[in-house]
Amino acid sequence: MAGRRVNVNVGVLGHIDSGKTALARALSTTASTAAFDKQPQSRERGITLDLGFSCFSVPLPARLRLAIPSARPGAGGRSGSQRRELQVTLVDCPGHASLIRTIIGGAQIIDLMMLVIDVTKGMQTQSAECLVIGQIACQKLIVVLNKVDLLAEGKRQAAIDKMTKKMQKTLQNTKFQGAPIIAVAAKPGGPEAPETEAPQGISELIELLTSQISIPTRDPSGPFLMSVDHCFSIKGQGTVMTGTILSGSISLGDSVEIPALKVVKKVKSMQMFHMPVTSAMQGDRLGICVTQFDPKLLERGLVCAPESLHTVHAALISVEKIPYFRAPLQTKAKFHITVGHETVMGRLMFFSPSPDSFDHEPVLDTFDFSKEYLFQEQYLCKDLVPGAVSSDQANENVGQATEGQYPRQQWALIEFEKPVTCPRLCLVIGSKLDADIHTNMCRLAFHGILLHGLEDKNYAESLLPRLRVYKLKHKHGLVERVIDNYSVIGRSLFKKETNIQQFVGLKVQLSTGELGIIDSSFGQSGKFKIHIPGGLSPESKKILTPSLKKRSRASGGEVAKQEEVVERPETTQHVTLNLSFKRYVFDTHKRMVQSP
Ligand SMILES: Nc1nc2c(ncn2[C@@H]2O[C@H](COP(=O)(O)OP(=O)(O)OP(=O)(O)O)[C@@H](O)[C@H]2O)c(=O)[nH]1
Ligand SMILES: [Mg+2]
Repeated sequence: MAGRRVNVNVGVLGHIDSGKTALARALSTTASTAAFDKQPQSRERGITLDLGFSCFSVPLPARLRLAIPSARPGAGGRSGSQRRELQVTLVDCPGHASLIRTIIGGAQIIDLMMLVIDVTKGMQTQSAECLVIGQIACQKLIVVLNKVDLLAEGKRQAAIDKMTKKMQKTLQNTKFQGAPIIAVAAKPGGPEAPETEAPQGISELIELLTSQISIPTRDPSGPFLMSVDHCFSIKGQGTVMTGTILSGSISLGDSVEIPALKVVKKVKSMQMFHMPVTSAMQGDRLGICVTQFDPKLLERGLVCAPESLHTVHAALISVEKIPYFRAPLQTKAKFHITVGHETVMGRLMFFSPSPDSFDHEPVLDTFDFSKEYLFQEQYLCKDLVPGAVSSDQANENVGQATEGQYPRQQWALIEFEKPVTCPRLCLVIGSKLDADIHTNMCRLAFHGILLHGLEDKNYAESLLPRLRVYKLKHKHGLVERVIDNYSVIGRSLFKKETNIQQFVGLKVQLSTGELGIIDSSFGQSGKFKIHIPGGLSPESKKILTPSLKKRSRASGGEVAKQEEVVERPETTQHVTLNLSFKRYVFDTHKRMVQSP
């Protein structure tokens, strides 16, 4: 046993054919069972179809020794005096646009991302998408400019410098500003070159990686959750599932659940780096052996502590739009939703805080059901003007932000087409994967955190009425005439066919300042009687009092002639009526609520 090892996962991401697999191969000394396009289909097509895992080890850098828990019972070590190693597991992601779900899955288990760029091409569509995913899921980045052997020898350095500058500029607008950029040739000469042709710049890259890697705080508490990337049987032993522990810890003899299959199994034996262990924790790469389980049933997926994951039919998430996504995020739109390690279709409804709470501090780990939220036709953001209101709502402004004001946090309700199993507070990524992959567009639309999962299949009746999302409705009308000091007739607020009875008792504001209460309908044409409890002011009465008027009327485009109009009461000035109320989206009684 060569001392204790610490594992970190390093993702290899980038556009198709940038040389990710070649780079992983060059970096690795120990290839795992799933590495280097081992699948026959993958070999045939010459592209990576699934996550590949391989690894190499370096002596544990001194600066990292302190960061590691010294006593890890059962984790394969004898005593602290032995030489320690840093095991770098490379997660080689596919580059093909159609495999973005796999890429997102890969990005969620990595501690550092290597973005591989073909130096002769620079940033390409999927390099940009990988950079977006990296910003959501990763803390650290290294840019690897590959294929430098293809640059003309005399101008090589100048071309590398130029591309380095370009990349620095690209990173400037990201959280990876100032990230290191290194040039290599993972497979000089390309596919036809003999295997003896040594890669260039790899030892410098290993040095850079070692200096950049930090070990995230590993936490053994919390429910056990492991992302399984490979499952196979060993004769006479059982079925082995290998993967990365995402949270919690596990010991020999513990029970684990395969939630996708609703199966619980006992851990018969465990291995880390081919060595038997009795326990393992967050961040470790582990192989778990169980018995009587057909490996064909699980290729990839999650394994967890029994009943620790939830299967949800809908979810409340915090949302943040990805600025590179060009289209607005509309309520009712369908997106591909990656939740944890699954991707399903989901329909969205966006909502924001009430306008008076727009600048409240974002709350990242809970959803507050006691608060009220404002429905939005679409996610509010500076780069997009809120959509035009549809015609039947012409005088009812729904949602929207007050000019120039945007909330610090927004949310969405997602209703999934089929239920998904996921951990609490897991990452959610929304994308439009049906968009044409040949257009140069970012398909990733938004990301967020799953704050509350709705587990009841009948959530629409049982849980949604608790969600107080309201639409703010405004209706405008006119005062037609005065009946007496305490009552007027209003018009143009309702359609002829509206049942005015349901509005009786609601308050309306007159543009002259008085407050009125809708009293009853009046006649058949949508008019209604308004009671003014405080009485009309003398000024209002004056405005509303009919007067005899002369009007001029033009006839047939000829010279206008003065004509006496029949005596008819007419207000000289309009007095408008404003009716505002809230309607809660999930209120089964469709009540209209006014603030006191
Ligand atoms: N000339 C040259 N060719 C390279 C280099 N690295 C990779 N290649 C070639 O580029 C092609 C793609 O390499 P891969 O490693 O399969 O690329 P990839 O990024 O893993 O591709 P996908 O996984 O399908 O996205 C292969 O033909 C490699 O031989 C390099 O440093 N120089
Ligand atoms: Mg590849």
